[in-house]
Amino acid sequence: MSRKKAVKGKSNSSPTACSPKSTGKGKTSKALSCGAESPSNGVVRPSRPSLSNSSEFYDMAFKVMLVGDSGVGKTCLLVRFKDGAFLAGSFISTVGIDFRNKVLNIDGVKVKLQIWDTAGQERFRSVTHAYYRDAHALLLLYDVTNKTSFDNIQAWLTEIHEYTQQDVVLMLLGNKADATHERVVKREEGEKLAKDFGVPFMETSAKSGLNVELAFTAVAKELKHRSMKAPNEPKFKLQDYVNKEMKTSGCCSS
Ligand SMILES: Nc1nc2c(ncn2[C@@H]2O[C@H](COP(=O)(O)OP(=O)(O)OP(=O)(O)O)[C@@H](O)[C@H]2O)c(=O)[nH]1
Ligand SMILES: [Mg+2]
Repeated sequence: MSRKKAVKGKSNSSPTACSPKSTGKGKTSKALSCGAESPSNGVVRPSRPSLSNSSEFYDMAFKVMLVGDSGVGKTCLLVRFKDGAFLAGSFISTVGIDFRNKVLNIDGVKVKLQIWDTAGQERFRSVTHAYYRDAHALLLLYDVTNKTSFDNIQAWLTEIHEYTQQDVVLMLLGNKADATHERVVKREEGEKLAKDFGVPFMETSAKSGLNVELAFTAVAKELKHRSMKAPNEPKFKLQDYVNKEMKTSGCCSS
């Protein structure tokens, strides 16, 4: 299979250089507007033969957004996934929007995720809105130690349904599952909310690494499956996969 070279590294390149195309709400453009060539269903059309087996090359690319209240751990989750590290210490709130790329090997297929880290602060909401429409997947986070962030999930879901494409892959994450003493939202409450809204759910910890890899892998699997699925092939069940693979808090890191 021919491969496309991934845009690598942290986005000191301006996000505006890779801004979404102005297709408007509900339009079906699936293309990443930087680093990928006119994919019609998320699959990047190869432009030249494979040069190596390096992780810099990929077969398909998707845009994933991290959303949720300020302080829930979006940036930390991304840093944990991309670099395997935890940003402890003082909290530096994201300004505007930023992205990082990571190529995953999903069942022998190189899937590039371009992961957009949004600012949770209200004053940046209009920036976030502009990016929703090109998103293939969203990870919606709340903080298990912050009840308000959990209570705001319904409002986030309303906003998501308003601005994203209909078939966007969505997953709810209860982050900071390591913080057992400060926890105010039970796992069962997260599960119930997710069930009520028909959204896959799991708890994560950017600090311990719990389920972080799994969250992104599950989304990549779902997106890849949708792109490559033969007509009579059974649907990939995201929640079933997550239930099988996930670890519960207090257990271990991924
Ligand atoms: N205990 C614990 N703390 C976490 C975890 N994830 C993030 N934090 C802490 O929570 C604070 C906020 O984390 P960020 O990742 O910056 O939050 P954010 O959602 O990106 O916030 P905005 O950029 O303002 O939207 C930081 O002090 C982190 O150290 C986690 O899994 N466990
Ligand atoms: Mg942030």
